[in-house]
Amino acid sequence: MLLDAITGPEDLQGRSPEELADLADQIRHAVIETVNEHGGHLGSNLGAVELTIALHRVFRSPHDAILWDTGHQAYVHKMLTGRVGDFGRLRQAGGLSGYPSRAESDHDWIENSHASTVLSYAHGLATAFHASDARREVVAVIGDGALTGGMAFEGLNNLGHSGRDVVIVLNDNGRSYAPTVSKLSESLVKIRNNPTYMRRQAKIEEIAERIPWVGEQIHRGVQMSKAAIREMWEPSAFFEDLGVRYMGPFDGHDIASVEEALQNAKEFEGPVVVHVLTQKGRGYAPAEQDDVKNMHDTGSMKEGSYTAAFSETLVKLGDQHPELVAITAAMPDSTGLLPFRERFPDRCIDVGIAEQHAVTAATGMAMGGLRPLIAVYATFLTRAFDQVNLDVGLHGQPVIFCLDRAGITGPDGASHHGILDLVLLTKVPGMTVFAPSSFQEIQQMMEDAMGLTDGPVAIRWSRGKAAHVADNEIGSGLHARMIRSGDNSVALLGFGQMLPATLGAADLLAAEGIHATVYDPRVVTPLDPEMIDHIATHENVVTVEDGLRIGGAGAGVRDALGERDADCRVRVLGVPTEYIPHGDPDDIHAGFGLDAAGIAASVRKLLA
Ligand SMILES: Cc1ncc(C[n+]2csc(CCOP(=O)(O)OP(=O)(O)O)c2C)c(N)n1
Repeated sequence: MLLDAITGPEDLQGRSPEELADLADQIRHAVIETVNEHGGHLGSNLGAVELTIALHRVFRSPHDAILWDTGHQAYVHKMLTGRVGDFGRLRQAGGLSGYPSRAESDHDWIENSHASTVLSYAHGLATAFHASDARREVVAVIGDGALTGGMAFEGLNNLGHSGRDVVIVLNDNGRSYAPTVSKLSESLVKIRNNPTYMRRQAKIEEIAERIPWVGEQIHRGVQMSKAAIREMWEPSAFFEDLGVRYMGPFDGHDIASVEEALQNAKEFEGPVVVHVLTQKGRGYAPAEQDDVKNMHDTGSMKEGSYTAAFSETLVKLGDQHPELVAITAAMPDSTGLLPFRERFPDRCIDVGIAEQHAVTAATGMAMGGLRPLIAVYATFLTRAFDQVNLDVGLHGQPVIFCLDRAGITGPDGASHHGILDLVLLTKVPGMTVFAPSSFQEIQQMMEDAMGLTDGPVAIRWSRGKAAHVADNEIGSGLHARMIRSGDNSVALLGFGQMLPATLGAADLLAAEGIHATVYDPRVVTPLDPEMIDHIATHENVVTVEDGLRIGGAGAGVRDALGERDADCRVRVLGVPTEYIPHGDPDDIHAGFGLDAAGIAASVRKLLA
């Protein structure tokens, strides 16, 4: 099989168009097979096959830097840069990461997976290459979705201003998770769909080729000339107003045409956008036919999950509160907003991949009398912390943050774990933070959050399946819930999804004659003063959370006990301050001593 013979990009040279088409088929097959087995980003990678082949034939990676915005579409790049043999272990502990990874390959320059950063990296690298006189190209591949993020505009503006030499490949499939929300995208689509424009452009090109003084140049840099001449007839395109040359659009599945465009762009000095049109999910019928997200990824809302509890409750609250509006940053499906959007289409707002804007816009909505709720993954809210603190917090606005995928998330690796939210959100004055331990608690907390109108509220839950509990096992308001009353040797506090493991530890200890008091604190801030008073009567207190150990929920408990001069030893169990690679969440928890056995072991050590 040709794919197995590709040990690096150099093996792509000298291939016939037929061989390249075969290679594209084999790559698609490998992507579908592996993602069906291990999950991951299907649609985005299927759409980028020909584009990636063309990029690696035109540029000399890693001498030239090929940078992938977000990085979720880099599977093909991995296969073409010597990693075909390992591809079957994608996203598995010890196997390939689902994003570019510097530890894996010199061909991977950046690896963060949060969107819209690539133009800034590109600007930086191009500045450095320029300073070193090295003739190295910088190529930044960015999707139409990622281009909706504010940082991408900042990068574009600065690239245009500085004139740095960067080839920007706009991989436009009209989708992010859902159809991309952007006026810019709309105007690009207009270009694509407008036959008059296309005909006129063809005519202009024809005329241009006949003008003698342009003749020679036309053959060397046809596309540049077209763009230059087009400007005489067309209102300047968005990019060109910013000082960035625009070329396109090109069929992103036609390797020869993309290669020609990239070659021309490479010759050009200064920043240039090569606009390629691709089809998300290309070559796989279920993905092509999925009209919400073209199987962007393989995750979906699981029955009985925390997300399902949120989704269900949101619709109920929407009925009761006409002022409630839900906001998403380009992820309506994964955050569970689709049922709400279906019922209240005008009250569900997709802002694009723009978390910072979402938060400040929510502040404005709250000021104007709406009740905004932002549904977002914990890891992506971190990007908007300044807005949470100074726009929502300082103005005391009752914005509700619903944080999904908090804690250790697993196969998406370092950038996707939601382990900073508790540290950060608990520092926002006036913020109430809930950590639900069950499906039913989410419902209760969302209802209670609607009643808290003098400041922001955050409710954070994890990706996994939620515990289902009876009515008498649900708390209310800002109260903690005591689950077991033990002797006063030790009190255990299990925050949110860590409650079942904490109870498991209490069982193990009970079998050894250690009878722990166990609490579900429910509210991370403000801590329930009655709970603090009660645990202060214990000799030892052990807190368990799935976020950073330093500065998080347990640290708050320790402080509260300290303020009371409580005479008890406190052990805070949580995640260490390090970048945690991908792996199975249960294994990662166990590795940090955050499973029942590990918690019990920490308690024994403390008591000894
Ligand atoms: C800051 C941030 N918010 C949300 C996401 C989640 N996310 C991952 S990929 C994606 C869509 C990207 O769309 P696009 O750039 O067009 O790439 P495509 O998958 O369509 O090729 C989103 C919203 C993210 N990675 N980063």
